[in-house]
Parts: sequence; C-alpha cells; structure tokens
Amino acid sequence: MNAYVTPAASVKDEVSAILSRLGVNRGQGSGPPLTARSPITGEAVAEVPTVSVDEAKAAIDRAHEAFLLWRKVPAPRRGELVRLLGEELRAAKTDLARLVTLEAGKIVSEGAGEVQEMIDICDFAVGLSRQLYGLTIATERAEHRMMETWHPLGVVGVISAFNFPVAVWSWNAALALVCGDSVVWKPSEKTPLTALATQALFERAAERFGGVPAGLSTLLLGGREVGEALVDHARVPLVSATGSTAMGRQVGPKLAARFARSLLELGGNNAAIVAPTADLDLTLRGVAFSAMGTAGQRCTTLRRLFVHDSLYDAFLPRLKAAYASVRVGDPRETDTLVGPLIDPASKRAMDKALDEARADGGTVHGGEAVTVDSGVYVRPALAEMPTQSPVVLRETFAPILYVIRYTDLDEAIALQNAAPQGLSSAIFTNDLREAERFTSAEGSDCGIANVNLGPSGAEIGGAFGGEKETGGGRESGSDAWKTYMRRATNAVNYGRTLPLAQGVRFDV
Ligand code: UN1
Repeated sequence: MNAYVTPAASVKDEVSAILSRLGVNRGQGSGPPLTARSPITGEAVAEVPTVSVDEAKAAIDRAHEAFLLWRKVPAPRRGELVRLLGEELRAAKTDLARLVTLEAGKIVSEGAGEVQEMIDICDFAVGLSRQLYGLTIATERAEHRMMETWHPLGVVGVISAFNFPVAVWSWNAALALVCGDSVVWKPSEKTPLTALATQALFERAAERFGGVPAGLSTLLLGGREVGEALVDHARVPLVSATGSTAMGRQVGPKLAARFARSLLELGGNNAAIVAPTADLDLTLRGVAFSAMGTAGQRCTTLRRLFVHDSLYDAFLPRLKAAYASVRVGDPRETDTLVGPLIDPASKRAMDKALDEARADGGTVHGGEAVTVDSGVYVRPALAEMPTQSPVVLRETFAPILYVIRYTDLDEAIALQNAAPQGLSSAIFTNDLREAERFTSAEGSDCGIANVNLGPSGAEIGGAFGGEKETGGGRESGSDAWKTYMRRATNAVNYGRTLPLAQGVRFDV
C-alpha cells in the first residue's frame, strides 16, 4: 500500500527525503549538470551531474570487463542477484513509486504499478535463470549429437524514455543479468532521479550478493551524445532502445552498420474496435483506462477507436460523459485519474494535433488546459473524425482519442492496420468469429492483439513489442531472453569415422 495520502510536503522536499532514504548517490561526471523537474508543478527539484563522452566510453569499457567475469558465474547464481534486486524493490516500493509520481507525474496507482512490473520481471528472471534451454536436434550423421547452447552476449545498452522511467530498465536488466551480460543504462534526461534511485537499489542488492564485478550495471546520466556513445561503442553487441520512431530511425541503422543487435520499442498508434456485440460497460472502462491513463503518455495508449455504426450513438454519449468527468489534477491526490503532461512541448503537440483534427472536419470534445499549480495539465480529448486523416495516423504523445464509425469488420481491421506503427490493438466483442478473426493472420498486424481489454497495461509474462515502425523488438516475458544471448550450434562426433553431412565424399 502507498503510505502517502495527501500532498503535504513540497515536491522538492519530498524528493530530497526519498533520495536520502534510498541512499542515493547523485553520481559524478564532468558533463553539463542536468536539472530534474517535476511535471506536477514544473519546478526544478534537483541538479545532478552528467558524464562526458569520454567518461561514458570508459564506463562501457569497464562494463565489458565486468561481463568477462560475470559470464563465468553459473546462471542460477546470477539469478540470485536478481532475486536480491527483487527484494530491494519490494522493500522500497512505496518510495520508488512515489518518486515515479513526483518525477514522471504518474498517478499513485500507476506509479506503484510501474514498480510492481519491476518486481514481476525480477521474479520471472529468477525462474528463467534455471531455464536458459537449448534444443537437442536429431542429426543425419551416425554417432553424432547436435545441440544448441546459449551463451552470454556482452554489454547490453539500455536507452529508456520518461514515461516508464524505471520499468523499462528492469525488463532489460533483469533478463540481461541472468543471461550473463552486463548493463549500461542511459535514461531519459527528463527522469534522472528515478534512475539514480534504481541504481542505488541495484547497488544494495549487489552488496548483499557479494563479489559482483565492478561496473556490472552502470548508470550513465547525460544527453544525446551519451546515448550515441553507447550506440557507437564496439564493445556493445546489443542496444535496447525505447522512444520515438525518429530516435529508432537513427539508432537502428547505426547498430546495423556495425552488425550489432537492436531491440527497438518505438512509437505506437494503437487502435481498438468496438463491435456490435461488445459489452459496453466493460468497453467503456477498457477504453477510458487505455486512452486516458498515464495522461495518454504510454506507447500502448489507445489513440484510435473504431465504433460500429449500430452502437455509435449509444456508446459515444457515455464515453463523452466519462471524458468530461474524469478528474484531472495533482497525481498525488487519490481521486486523480489524469496527471500532468511531462512538459509544455507535449501540450503544444497536442494543441497542434487538435487544430489539425478540426481542420479535417473533426469534432473535438475536451482538450482544454486545466489549471493545477504551475504544471501542464489538460482535459483528455475525444475527436470524432469523419475519416482516418493523416493526423489520426500520426502518434501524438498526449491524451487524444480519435473516434471513427465503421460498418464492416474487415474495413475496421484494414483501418486499424493502416497506421505505420504496429504495437498494440484490441477488439471488444462477444462474437467468437470476430474475436478469432481479429487475432488471426488476417487480423491485427500488431505485436499485441487483445480481446475485451484495451491495448495498454500489458503484463510482463508476454513478449512486449510491436511491428512496422514500432521497431520489431520484443522485451520482457516469453522467450525475449534469447535476444540477450548468443546461440551456438554444437555438433559432436563421438564415433571413430567422419561421415560428412549431405553425403559428401572427400577421401584423402
Ligand atoms: C511504454 O509505454 O513504453 O503495456 C511501455 C503497458 C506497459 C508498458 C508500456 N506494461 O502499458
């Protein structure tokens, strides 16, 4: 449970108290200092040092040295470190969740949910540390055995965004650490404090574990040039990058040019279809959470809604009422459901998109500024659109839900798949044929396709990520761990002859 009930102390005081309770070391470095702000009030809450490019490169070299030692530690023992990290996260959940609220503006339950995702992935990774299975494969040669072995990969670079300031690191780090890799993390410049707090918790776990190689998990605070150092460093065989498609377009080709792996988790322009048999009470809640939750700042946020003609007039008034009544405000207050946007630039992007929607013949409900302290707060917007015009097909990282009527399911699926991104999607229906069609090969083209729940709020057990401009990466559950390891195929001849594959003869 979250122990905080009312926003009594100033944001800055609360931040300082949490940082000192968590034993946060603000780090060092000769780069330009970074000012951490809280979107709740817009105020500066701390100043932290950043590293220079040379310092970043040296830290990556150290992480490589750490990898050389860590890869020799048996995987279940590596899992023990992640188990301890999970314990530290459990113990610090209230404080870290609160810091997520203060620094990223998430409402209390979403801040707690983010830390819960970290705990969940630690548990998952601990189990995984005894299950890094390879296959044994039937071989065509007599007295041979063929098998796959999964080996540690190297330094894993993690570039994360402000909207999931700590969970994304944990999805990558928990897996990477059990896989025998070291981790170097460059968080968003908008959320350095939650990153420092997470690093402090990792260090506590490492101390309890004993004998963790120095630099096994390193935090690099800095600007774009620090991210570039990670992307360009020859000792980094995998970079997992979460952010905009524009960022991915730069990072992906650079990694490809040096034959490093990329795990890209980029933009989403997620849709849901409300079909004739949908349970409208459930649909309303599913749509409201996915579209307005986290103030529309999840990559899985619902941004496009296709509503069947037969229930459009029954459903829309209910949806409009929910939009008009949802409480926008200080995310620390328990009845707030929509907190602040991260910064004024987000509001400008939202206003621009809504102007464009109106110019395209849309009717906009909501979207106006709400005055709460000196942060950037908006009422989420519903935009009823005559067609899926270009603004609808663009991801605007703000709470705008475009609503369009449809009559035929295939038409709705085609509209949903017309977006350049392919992260998450959903259908609300009680018709088995429609549900199955939506999840079939001819249905949604996204990495996530849900039935009777919204596109956001995925749990860690599934592979998370999407297709097309979302970048194709998969993180967290299922077999996403394979990206963090290298696969060796081993053929072993235990006989005294040398039969060649494919029946080739080569007698010397
Ligand atoms: C993101 O917005 O970057 O499915 C990730 C969800 C979360 C993850 C979102 N588990 O909404």
